[in-house]
Amino acid sequence: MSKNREIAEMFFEMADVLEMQGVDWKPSAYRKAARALETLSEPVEEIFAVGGVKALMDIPGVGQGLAGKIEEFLKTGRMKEFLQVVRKVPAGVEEMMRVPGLGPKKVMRLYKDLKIKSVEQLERAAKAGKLRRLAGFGIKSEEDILRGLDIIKKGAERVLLGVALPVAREIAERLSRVDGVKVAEPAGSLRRMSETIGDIDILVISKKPAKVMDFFTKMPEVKTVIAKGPTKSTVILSEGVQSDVRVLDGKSFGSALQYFTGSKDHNIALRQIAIKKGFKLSEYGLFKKDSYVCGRSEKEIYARLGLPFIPPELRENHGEIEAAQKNKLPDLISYDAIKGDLHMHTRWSDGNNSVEQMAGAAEKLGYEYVAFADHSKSEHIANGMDEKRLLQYLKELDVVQKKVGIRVLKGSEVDILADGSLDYSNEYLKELDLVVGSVHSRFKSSRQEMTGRILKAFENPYLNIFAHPSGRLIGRREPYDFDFEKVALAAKERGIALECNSYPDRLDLKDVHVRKAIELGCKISIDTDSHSVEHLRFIEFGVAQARRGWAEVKDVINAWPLKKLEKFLRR
Ligand code: DGT
Ligand code: CA
Ligand code: CA
Ligand code: ZN
Repeated sequence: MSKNREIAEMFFEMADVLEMQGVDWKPSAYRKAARALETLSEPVEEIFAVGGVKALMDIPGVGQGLAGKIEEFLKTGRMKEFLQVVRKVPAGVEEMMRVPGLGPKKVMRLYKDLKIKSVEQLERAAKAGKLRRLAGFGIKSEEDILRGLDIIKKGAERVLLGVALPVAREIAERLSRVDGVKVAEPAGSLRRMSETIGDIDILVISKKPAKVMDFFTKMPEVKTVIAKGPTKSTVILSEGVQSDVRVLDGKSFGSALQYFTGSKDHNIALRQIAIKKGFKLSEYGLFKKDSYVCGRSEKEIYARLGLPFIPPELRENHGEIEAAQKNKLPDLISYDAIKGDLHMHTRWSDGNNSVEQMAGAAEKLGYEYVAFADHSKSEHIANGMDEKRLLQYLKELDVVQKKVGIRVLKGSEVDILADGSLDYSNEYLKELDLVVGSVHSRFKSSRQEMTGRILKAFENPYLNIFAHPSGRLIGRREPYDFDFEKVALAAKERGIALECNSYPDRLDLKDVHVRKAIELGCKISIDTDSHSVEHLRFIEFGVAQARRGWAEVKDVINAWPLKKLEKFLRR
């Protein structure tokens, strides 16, 4: 595990424990620093080596106190306060904090009143109906906890794409420099850019497989070697992710890449096409009788089967093979097609950077425009802006516009309140270039209530983008219940785009909903919801989900030139 992650996790843990003890503000300070560390692209040890404690204090959310703790950890390998704080609560109790539906106060009550010390004990007690009798609990919260336990069980074995992808790329990059290696490339669900990853599959072309196996199994981040063979090894990495590496000859690389990219269902369908055409397809190549026809590249395999190349993101056997046969594959939006990010936060609400820093970073990415969307007044915990601050914010956006070379659009992420009204009156909304609307409360409303609330918000003439439409957090929070089709149809009708939020644990809309939305004629906006300059790179994950949802440039409003986007925003 990288030092950044290690320290971030310690800070998160301390925040949880302090919160359970009822300590004020400290938990949120620890969390803020942890989130910044987690998404920092530079290793914290390098920052410290170059600039010392002072440089550590430049990390958003890290003041003198926390910088000192980071220094202590980097120098001694431990953090005294961490040990003191965390010792006060059994590890299992802290783990209970991860169960969706359980906050620190409830966890503390379970521990103190019922002596529940682990997730297992919690499950037993919930199933036995023991929780409902506790003050502040009820049958409903007991059910919520059981559902929460289910979510973490399902999520336990899989990691987010956003976590696995950098790890896989880094390993592939190192493997590609091993003596004798020609190519090293990630395959599997990772190459298909699935939202979560079961294990990291990497394929390597080399004439010296033994060297690859030695290097791979001895990498510093390997925690356990599960199997080490002559051409295939499996390890568990320190982040808890499993990884498989296979070494092949160049002659089979394309067929192996095809096979190990999957998905399994896509492979099965493709193999049937091969059989119909008198071939046999395996990871070793495409064969006629027993003689090798081809296998060096995926492209030639698909071509021999009479098909155009099918992008990995589509390979789920969800109609892509039929579309390929009719030459009707979508002209997928490319990873560099985005012309601007339309949902970002700054220090004006809960972001870590200034408007100018964010705009500068967006300009560096080559964007043509960028839109700021800090939180509206009801978001107290996120430091949402009241009307007075909103006006100051708009002024600053004007100032920054004069300093940067890209168009700065003035927006806000405005809460859709429980009754479907927006958090600012139209008098203010009309001053904005774009309004991003979100549901941030009452996630447990009934399907009818939630659908009604969203449709009501859509009646507002200034709403442009419906952000993270389902409200889910992968592995942590289920989507709220609403009639997606009704909402998508209304969005189309009213000229509102549905967001495909790129934040790694959101990816919301998810792939199948992107596809459904597009089929219904809706437009999509792919945004990062960045809270720091480090987050802007998340756009890749959003584009990936949009590609998995068959999106083309014509469907994505922020892949359009400014003029066309502005026309859409005017509704
Ligand atoms: P994951 O790891 O659960 O996120 O998903 P994948 O798709 O990476 O699955 P994995 O790692 O078990 O296997 C990698 C690929 O190998 C998979 O996408 C397709 C291929 N594969 C694995 N098992 C089978 C199989 O039984 N039949 C066929 N046709 N292909 C398979
Ligand atoms: Ca895999
Ligand atoms: Ca695998
Ligand atoms: Zn946001």
